[in-house]
Amino acid sequence: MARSGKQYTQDNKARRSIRTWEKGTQWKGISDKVDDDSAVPRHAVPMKRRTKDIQRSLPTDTASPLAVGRVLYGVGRTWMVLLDDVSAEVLDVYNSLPGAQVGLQPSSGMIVESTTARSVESNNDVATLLAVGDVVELQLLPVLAEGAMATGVIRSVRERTSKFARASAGVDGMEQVIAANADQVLIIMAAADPFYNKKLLDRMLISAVDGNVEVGICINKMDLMDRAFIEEDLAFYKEEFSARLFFISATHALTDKRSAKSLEEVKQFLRGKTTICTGPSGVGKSTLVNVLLGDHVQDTSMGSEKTFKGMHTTSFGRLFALPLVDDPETQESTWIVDTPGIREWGLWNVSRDELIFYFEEFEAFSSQCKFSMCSHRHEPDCAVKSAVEQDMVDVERYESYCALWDSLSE
Ligand SMILES: Nc1nc2c(ncn2[C@@H]2O[C@H](COP(=O)(O)OP(=O)(O)OP(=O)(O)O)[C@@H](O)[C@H]2O)c(=O)[nH]1
Ligand SMILES: [Mg+2]
Ligand SMILES: [Zn+2]
Repeated sequence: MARSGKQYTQDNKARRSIRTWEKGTQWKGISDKVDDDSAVPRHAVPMKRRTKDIQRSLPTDTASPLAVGRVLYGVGRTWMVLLDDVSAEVLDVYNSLPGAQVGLQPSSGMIVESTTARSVESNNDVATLLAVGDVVELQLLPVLAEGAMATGVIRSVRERTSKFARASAGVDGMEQVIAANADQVLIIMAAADPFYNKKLLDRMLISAVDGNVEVGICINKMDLMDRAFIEEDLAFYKEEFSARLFFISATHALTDKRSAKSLEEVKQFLRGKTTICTGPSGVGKSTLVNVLLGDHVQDTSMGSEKTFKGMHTTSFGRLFALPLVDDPETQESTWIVDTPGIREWGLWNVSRDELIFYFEEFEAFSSQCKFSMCSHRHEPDCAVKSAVEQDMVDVERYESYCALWDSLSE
């Protein structure tokens, strides 16, 4: 949707120059409080003294070859990085480090527990220096004891091909990247408990287009509601997204025939892509991830427990390789990111003037407004408002537009 909007914003934004992030600069990683008004615990993992000592003795020049990997998740200030193929040059450097001969040799598929260097080079907006899915260059540290985890120091973050980001609530001018380099986002909401929120959905749709990720919408917990009612209520999205709107019941996917079929459709959507699962807390994101992985990898919990504790079950985003065993060819290229529940979603980098481009269905009418610069809010003879009155534009979409217009600066 809203392709013209995407074009518009990207053409008008200057490319960012390389920036260096220095320790002490204010920034937010994905492991910081993802939902600002919730009590998500920060798991600060103290860096081991040994690693710190080695780090101090390392050369700080970035000219020496670095290993490359992908961020799986971050906890506190520690980042778990999945290594790509390790080049001969990197291995040479690694083997020349004191103690390197003792432990295991770095290889592709290894997970490296990493910290950030004092100064990290980044091509991206440094407000979120690192996010799940980021491709990083890192210096590998020797594993001194058998059985110990591989460790490394992140020196640079590669330019993101896509991002799914919001403006973090309460802090001016901060962009919070939920996940980087994904192909698509699956916005998950529930048919009940909690009932889906269309305004939040519309905001996320805009951010997806702006961040260069494709979108799918998944309504979970269909076992709790009448399907005809839900389909009618979501008629606009059904028309707009057709095959990319899914109605599922994650807890019944393995036992109920119809649920199994809808899960198959979701799998088809995921196949061969990297997908971010996002949505409010308690809608069943982690339940779906567990069903897809065929394993209990993510904790899930009852909505009432959540409200009582005021906490989310999932507290940090995490990237999983999804083994779609029925299709070995794409087995290695299907990835899914489980994320913590979202309560608020502020738009990042979208102005009032740009808003209309994300409401593509208004375009057929906006050219007939009396004023060429009509905001479709207060002006007389507004063709968009007339279209809403005549039921030609979804009234809730128009309300979403108005709420966003009011919330954005000129
Ligand atoms: N009835 C019903 N309940 C479901 C379904 N899917 C998930 N649930 C339940 O909903 C509750 C919340 O599920 P989670 O998977 O923890 O939700 P989440 O979206 O990961 O929540 P956060 O991690 O807090 O963001 C659990 O008790 C699940 O058993 C479903 O299809 N139908
Ligand atoms: Mg969860
Ligand atoms: Zn108008």
